[in-house]
Amino acid sequence: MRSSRPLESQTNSSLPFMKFTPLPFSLLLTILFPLSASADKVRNVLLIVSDDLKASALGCYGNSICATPNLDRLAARGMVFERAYCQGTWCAPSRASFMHGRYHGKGGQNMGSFFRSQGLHSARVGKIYHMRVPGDIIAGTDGEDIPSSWDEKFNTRGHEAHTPGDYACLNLNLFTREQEGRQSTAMPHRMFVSVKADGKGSDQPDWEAAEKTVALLRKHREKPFFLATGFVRPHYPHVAPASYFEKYPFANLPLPPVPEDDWKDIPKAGLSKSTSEKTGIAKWPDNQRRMWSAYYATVTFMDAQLGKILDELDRLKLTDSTAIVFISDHGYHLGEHQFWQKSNLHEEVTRVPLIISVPGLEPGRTRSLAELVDVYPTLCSLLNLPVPDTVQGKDLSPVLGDPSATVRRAALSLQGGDHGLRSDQWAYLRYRGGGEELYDMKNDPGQFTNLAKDPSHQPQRKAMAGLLQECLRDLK
Ligand SMILES: [Ca+2]
Repeated sequence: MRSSRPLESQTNSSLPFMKFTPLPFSLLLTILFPLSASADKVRNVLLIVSDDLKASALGCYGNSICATPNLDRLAARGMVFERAYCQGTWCAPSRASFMHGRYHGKGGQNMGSFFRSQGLHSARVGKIYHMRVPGDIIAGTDGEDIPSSWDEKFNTRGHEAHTPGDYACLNLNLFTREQEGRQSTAMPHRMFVSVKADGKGSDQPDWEAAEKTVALLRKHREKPFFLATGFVRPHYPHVAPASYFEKYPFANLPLPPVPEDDWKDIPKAGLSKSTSEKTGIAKWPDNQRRMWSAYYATVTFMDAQLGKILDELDRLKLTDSTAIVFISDHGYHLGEHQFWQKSNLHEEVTRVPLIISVPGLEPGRTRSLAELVDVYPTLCSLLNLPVPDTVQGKDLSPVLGDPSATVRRAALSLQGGDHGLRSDQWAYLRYRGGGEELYDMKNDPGQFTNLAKDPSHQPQRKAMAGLLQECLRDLK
């Protein structure tokens, strides 16, 4: 059915070794191409998208503090891509990009619309394309959704910063239970807001997302579906029931190490617009710890909602026929380099979780480079559908069958006219104004020593610059 699996369409006579083996053809194929055989079990797709979730916050990505038992459970039965990268560095461009399988997020048929046209029931719960958080969540509005992607869609709602409970605006060092004066939609300090919410969380948008997803699984269990569920946490405001904050007492949390002269070798264009100094949080080291506590609390709360969906998939016996993909739109800075938030090409922002669980496939972990634009063609492959010509990503199926396989030499991230390129060992960032950064990710994973101007690293810089040119040429 798919042209990219040529062996399946060949006749026995075109395989000369066949006559020397007593194995039935189908069994031989199973041995040679375990993915092909297993992927035939995939009838449905569940795509789960978290918001502003950095890979390094997760237990299954090596974090020893933050509890994510349900993601760890998914990771244990799927393929964990340890080095997956977003194409856009904030919500809107990243989401448009992976939904179209195109770097700039425009053109061609998006994933929802394509799967719909191929007979899958396509449904959205919550934030898949860009929605303003908190604005669209409080209003229950569509944001930049593309309605033609879906047979049905549901927006999740919540009170966000106005949720009853212990509110804090940490860069201003404000703590209150009052509603008055809380930083909310479009206000300048909303990024540093947390609420230790009263209650168990049933008023939260991600709780609603899990409930609605469970309902849709029950409703559509009999027919093929593409169900995309978007959680909004750990995006700010960091709202979760107080009990989730209690798991992470702030005083115990380490702050990321930042060398004295960290910025000396970062070009101006590479510095975040949101720094510890500018935002005011530099004055409050304990509040920086509280930011980590709040971020972890919302990650663990989001994870608990994911758990309800995984339980229901198992209960309905849909796990046997459903490919599950978990991603985030991009990562996040929480004081690394004294940077906060997103829209930056450094590793904490560009590296994202990517877990793909396929019924019948061996679980594993891979260091193969992957991009979020690869999700779309990979799902086409798992569903035995052709990949639309407009899709620019690569099919990761070879890696799902063999974690040592690779499909790309580098992973590309874009931000305006600036670019980040990640290879096996190097991270190369290049800015419109001409500034460059080059990091040896094996020996300097924190990206503290920019080698772009180091005479002994010019061969590596030139090689990465050349590879970037190649990648950008292929985009056109
Ligand atoms: Ca986001």
